[in-house]
Amino acid sequence: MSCVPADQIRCRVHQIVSETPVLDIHTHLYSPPFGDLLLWGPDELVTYHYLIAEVSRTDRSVSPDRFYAMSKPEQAAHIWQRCFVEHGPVSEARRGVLTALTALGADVSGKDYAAIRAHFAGRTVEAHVDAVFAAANCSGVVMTNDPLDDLERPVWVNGFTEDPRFKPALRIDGLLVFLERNVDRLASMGYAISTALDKTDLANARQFLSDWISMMAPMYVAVSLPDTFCYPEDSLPGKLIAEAVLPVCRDMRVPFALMIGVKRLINPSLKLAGDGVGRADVGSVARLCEENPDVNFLCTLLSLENQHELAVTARKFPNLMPFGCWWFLNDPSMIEQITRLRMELLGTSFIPQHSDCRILDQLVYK
Ligand code: FIX
Ligand code: ZN
Repeated sequence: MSCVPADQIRCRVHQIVSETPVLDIHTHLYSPPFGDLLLWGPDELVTYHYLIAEVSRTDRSVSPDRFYAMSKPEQAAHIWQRCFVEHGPVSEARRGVLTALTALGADVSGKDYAAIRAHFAGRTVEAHVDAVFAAANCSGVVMTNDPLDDLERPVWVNGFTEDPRFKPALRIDGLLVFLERNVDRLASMGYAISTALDKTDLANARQFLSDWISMMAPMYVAVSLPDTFCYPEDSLPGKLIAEAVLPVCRDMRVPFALMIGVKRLINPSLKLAGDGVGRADVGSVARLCEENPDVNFLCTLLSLENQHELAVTARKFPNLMPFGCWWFLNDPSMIEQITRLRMELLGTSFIPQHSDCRILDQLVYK
């Protein structure tokens, strides 16, 4: 049998990858029934928090407080002028905006932001969803659904017409990481869960999780944990994971997604744009997988330094599925490095990427 020349293989692989619709396993997108929670259009695209961080470096005469006091269109005009007109759009976040706008039919060559906005004027969100999914060749996205979000919860409670392209994921940072600020909210929802985490609290936490898993039928339960996360640990997250999350995920056969490594608000003035990165303890992930062979874990780590250890750990635990090049890793140079490393160590038994899109239009480039 004759060998296929390498350049033909490369061409064929590129064609298959380009033509195969993707399921995006982690986004912050919402289907249209969630209303304003779904961010879309040029002003949202240009004021993405990655670009808020970048404009704070590009124009230090405008403080973050002064920036956030602007209206959304004023914020977008400011970022466009500083980061696209006066300075070359060379960062990944800036290039991504131009890629998305171009793929969606806008002319960016003149850098005329008013003309770009005019291109999208009058569009319906439903038409934009269809256009973006088509341009991205995307079969579906997994949302980030938070029952403790006061805007989102009523949509679930009142019911909505599901769009099969938007799949739920139950996000539980509000229970595991921010319980103190959610005790009253949980109580108002009928779940008495105090920070004492006595037996009754833990039983109510299990009830909260099983009720919302039944409500949402999520692809997975997810949490973002700081770089300092350790397991086991006599902490609120440690006890809730051990006594509530793991039992419920096991019983209801729902994967648990660990997203570890964020240093929250290292610059508080930047708000959502103010988070940093820290190296995580991969040993804690290994202990979770070893002690819970009947629970499936998804895991993405924020630090580049953690990637080799995560891939090696995944070789040891078949219930550990590394996924994505998260957040500060979602850049071509690091995506290539991480994906090569994972393929060499894991073959195809990993999930190469997720977009983390916060704005619908980003699906095209992320
Ligand atoms: O915790 C997360 O899901 C993170 O992805 C976000 O909090 C983060 O702000 C983000 O959108 C990064 O891309
Ligand atoms: Zn995310």
